[in-house]
Amino acid sequence: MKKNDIIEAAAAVVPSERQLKWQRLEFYAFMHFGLNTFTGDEWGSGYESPDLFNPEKLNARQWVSVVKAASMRAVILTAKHHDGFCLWPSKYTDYSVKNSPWKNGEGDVVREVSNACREFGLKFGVYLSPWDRHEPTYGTGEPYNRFFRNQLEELLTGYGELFCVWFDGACGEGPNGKKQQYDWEAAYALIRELQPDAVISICGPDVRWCGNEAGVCRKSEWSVVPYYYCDYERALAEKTPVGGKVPRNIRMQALDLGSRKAIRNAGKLIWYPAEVDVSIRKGWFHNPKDDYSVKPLSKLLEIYYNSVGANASLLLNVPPNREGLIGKAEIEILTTLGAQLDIDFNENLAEGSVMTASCCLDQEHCAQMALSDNPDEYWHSGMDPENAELTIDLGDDYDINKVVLQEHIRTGQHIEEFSLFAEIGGKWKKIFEGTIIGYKRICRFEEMRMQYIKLVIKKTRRFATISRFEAY
Ligand code: FUL
Repeated sequence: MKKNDIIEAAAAVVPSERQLKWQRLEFYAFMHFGLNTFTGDEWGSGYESPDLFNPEKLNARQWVSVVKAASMRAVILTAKHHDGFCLWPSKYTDYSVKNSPWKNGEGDVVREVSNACREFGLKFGVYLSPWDRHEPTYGTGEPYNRFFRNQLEELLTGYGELFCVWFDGACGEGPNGKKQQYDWEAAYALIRELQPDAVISICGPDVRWCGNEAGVCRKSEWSVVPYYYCDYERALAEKTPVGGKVPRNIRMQALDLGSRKAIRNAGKLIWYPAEVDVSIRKGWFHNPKDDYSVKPLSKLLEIYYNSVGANASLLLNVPPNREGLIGKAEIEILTTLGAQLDIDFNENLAEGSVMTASCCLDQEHCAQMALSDNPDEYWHSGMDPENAELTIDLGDDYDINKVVLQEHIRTGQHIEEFSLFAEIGGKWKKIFEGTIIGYKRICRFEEMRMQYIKLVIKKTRRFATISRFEAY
């Protein structure tokens, strides 16, 4: 493909409706809970006794209310982790809550959490580990694939609307020492059929792992990347040599997935946006000996700004403890986090301002549209703009330390380089320099008093859009 053709192609890649809905959630909770919570393991062997599972004070309403207070908008629960133990009474295995002492085997954690999410207005999703260290059919091919689909179907049909099915990339040998060849396509088809709005994350085509578990994403986190990245985790899970569908030198951890250089020889491209998954404490499962490791507010804010503020979504793991409750340390820090985010985004000073632009496609996409709170109204630069500028007049001087920018991603991701200037003492002073914007970029800078702010788009793919400009 010629150089300009691939840019033209990249500029035309757009998200699906389900990806758009998912992207708007921005910040949501992971909840790792299961037998590991009682043994202190991170990966159970599949042989731990269900007798160990007895979270006597389990209160899913408490879990959901705590993460809601931190301004999270959804929960993903580990319905089954690698040990195979199911948090719902699956018909297809005895290795589940139904053989535990909790509620005399009558309980269903998936039910309680999904109900609580509905009650508190949060979305609900499930993590279902493809790797199952307990199930005897694991590693036998189709019999396990059928078992897996049956379990999946129970989750897809029994608990209301799901916003996400999260498939893990981690995979090892089953109890019989065999490896499983997964039938991903059949699992995906079942999800599309039964929960068409749910994104399939990580080992799936809709949401991409950011490449680390440290809570950071790339400086330029493109949502448009070479198509082969969506096969990457699957290739790893199947232990097929990376080299079939996925070029040999490809790494999910690479620092650059979407620049002009990175997509130059990509062939096919895909909308495959990033999710940052990180735990609030040392492990994924709650372990009382790690209480010291609960991240402080400063760290959580840094993670938030470097993910939600950098065109990724944030999946923060908040694991309930053995009693079946979110612990005191987490409650305190999450409540403070929510309060701090409320303060940080308390009053959008750009509201009611006047926006002008050096160019625009037409009246319907004029500069003022960048201030609209309707996500489908936006400023459009027109084709191939040179240093397009948007200037806002806030109407008065204000102390400002943050500008939030959003592209209208329904029409794709285009902006590659931009700067922000503020008029200070009669002169334009550069206050921020950035690369991509995408769904959302939160630009933070030293607090200054200003009335006029100018966004200069230095490089973009065919055209640029801004659907939201906020100042705090
Ligand atoms: C990994 C798993 O092996 C961890 O236990 C955890 O669930 C994490 C989110 O994904 O691949």
